[in-house]
Amino acid sequence: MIDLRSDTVTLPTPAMREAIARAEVGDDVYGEDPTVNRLESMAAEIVGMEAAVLVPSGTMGNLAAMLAHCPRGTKAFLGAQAHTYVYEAGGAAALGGIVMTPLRNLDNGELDLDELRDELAKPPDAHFALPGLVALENTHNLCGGTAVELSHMAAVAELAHAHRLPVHLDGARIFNAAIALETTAKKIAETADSVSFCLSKGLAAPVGSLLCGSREFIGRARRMRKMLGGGMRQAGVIAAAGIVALETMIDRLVEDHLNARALAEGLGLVAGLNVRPVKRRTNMVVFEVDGGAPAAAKFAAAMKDRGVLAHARGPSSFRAVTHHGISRRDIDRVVAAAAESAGEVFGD
Ligand code: TLP
Repeated sequence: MIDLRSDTVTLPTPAMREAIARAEVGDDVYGEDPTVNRLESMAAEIVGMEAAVLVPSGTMGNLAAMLAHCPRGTKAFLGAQAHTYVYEAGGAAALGGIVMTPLRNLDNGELDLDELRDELAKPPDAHFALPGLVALENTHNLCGGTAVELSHMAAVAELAHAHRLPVHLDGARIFNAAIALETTAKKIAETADSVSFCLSKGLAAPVGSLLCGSREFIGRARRMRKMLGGGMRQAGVIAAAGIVALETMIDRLVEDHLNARALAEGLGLVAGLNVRPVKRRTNMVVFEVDGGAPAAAKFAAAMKDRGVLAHARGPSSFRAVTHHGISRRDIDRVVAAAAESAGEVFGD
């Protein structure tokens, strides 16, 4: 199978398995796991923040951040297409009493700044929940995996900070963003007060995300992690793979971006498929199949028969994600399979 559903399907590399086997461990809830401590220092350094905490998932990283930033009953402004809003089971509302307040996302992943400005201009009238946080996402998953411009992040941060609000960045794929923006993760994180990023996506580690911020913030986030049941013990076995991921898997993401570009170009030539244009493409290709849900279901089945899996995003929309383990030859195979499948669905 050529599995393009997500970069989360990546498997740990032999070097990661080796590092897991050899990891020096201790009880991390006591702060005594040397491998976790090392990974957390590396993570903080990479994004230019004071401290970091290892969490099991990106979802827990974002949730712990929201809980640490927002008192109950305060508003978190975030994109209507944000992963945290759409795909994290409403955790911030359910567990934190946080009023998730969606703002329009533009196609390029940016927030509608006018909406944000209007929301922030509301008087502190007793009718309104008080604002607590502004959250951004980069790269932006539901907006086609596009990298969001630094200028936009800076504009959001300026507005938020003018109202004394912190900014959290869901940087699950921050290294993909850095490549697409020709910058560094540090530069991207500069405008945020906290950032979470994942080891278990394009970087191919089996588990784990890092939440980073000031020492004081991470202290509070650690308490939230514990509350959420994410205080892990000999977590060095996870961290060991994470260290290998940070040391060896970031630079190769360029290959995934080149493959995604080739895939977008190839699929764009197939009659019946419409590839969503993306300004700063990273490792994702979103495309629509003509003819609505029935045609799309037939197309997906025909692709599966040819050994290709994509993620169904909507009734007729798919996402294909390139990652470690997908080669340029695989991309050629996928494009050939798509042409055959479309031919089968729409008739040659
Ligand atoms: N995204 C997954 C699915 O949940 C959709 C994927 O396949 O892309 N932030 C962003 C931007 C994400 O894309 C994801 C995972 C997360 C956070 C959550 O990370 P995990 O899966 O580690 O909880």
